[in-house]
Amino acid sequence: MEKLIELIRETKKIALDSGSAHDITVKGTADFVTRVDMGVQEFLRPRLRELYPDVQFMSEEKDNSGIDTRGRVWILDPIDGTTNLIHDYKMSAVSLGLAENGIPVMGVVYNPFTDELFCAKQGRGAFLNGDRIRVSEAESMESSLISVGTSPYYKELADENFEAIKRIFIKAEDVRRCGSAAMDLCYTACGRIDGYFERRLKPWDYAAGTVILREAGGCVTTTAGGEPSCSFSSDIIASNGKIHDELSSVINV
Ligand code: LIP
Repeated sequence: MEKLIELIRETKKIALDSGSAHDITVKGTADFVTRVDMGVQEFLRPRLRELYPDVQFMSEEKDNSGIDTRGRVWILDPIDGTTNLIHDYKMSAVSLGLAENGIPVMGVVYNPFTDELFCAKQGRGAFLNGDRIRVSEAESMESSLISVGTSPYYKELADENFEAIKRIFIKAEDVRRCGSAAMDLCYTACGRIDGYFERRLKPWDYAAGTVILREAGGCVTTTAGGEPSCSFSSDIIASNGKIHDELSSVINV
């Protein structure tokens, strides 16, 4: 893990290059890729292959059609929160997960703007800059802060999403929207928030954050209560575990 952490921290110089952050290509509705995304991906790809030659490499900005997720796979979001990066919002992260047989077993999420690095290995606990982290003690939504995602690439989901967000807002203390799924999962892991919900996330949005949150004592499922996919998009509910059923029942009316 130490070699991995060192490698991820080296991406800071790429991520903070504002010129590259504004060299933008439009992929789709509200969906962008910058020279930073590509720079981080192409910095990590050969170095991971050199350190771990037998592990496949899935990433947001490449063709992943040949990946067999029954094996060991790196799942990289080179910049999670690309729209935040473009707007200099300083809430973006390099998110690298390792999945075995479709289950995330190791994760590193690094926000170069705050220099906060979250990491976890299955069975070994979760850490923030080397300090052990745990989910919050909130026992009900009434005393909870819930982060919500708006699935901005899927405007057709707006009514369904904002109806669910309204239900969450009524039940919870308040809601937040950060724009990086990986950071939402890590903020839940260290107790800054108590839960998170977003539809149509990609495996690279949540692979690393899932193992970090689980190792911090939290819970990550699909909205149907299953295991999020490492191959396809999933609708995600994440929490400190204590409010998971209540949050799920508010979302799934
Ligand atoms: C983003 C997520 C965010 C979600 C966006 C997008 P990207 O990832 O982190 O929570 O709302 O739709 O998926 O595209 O910036 O890597």
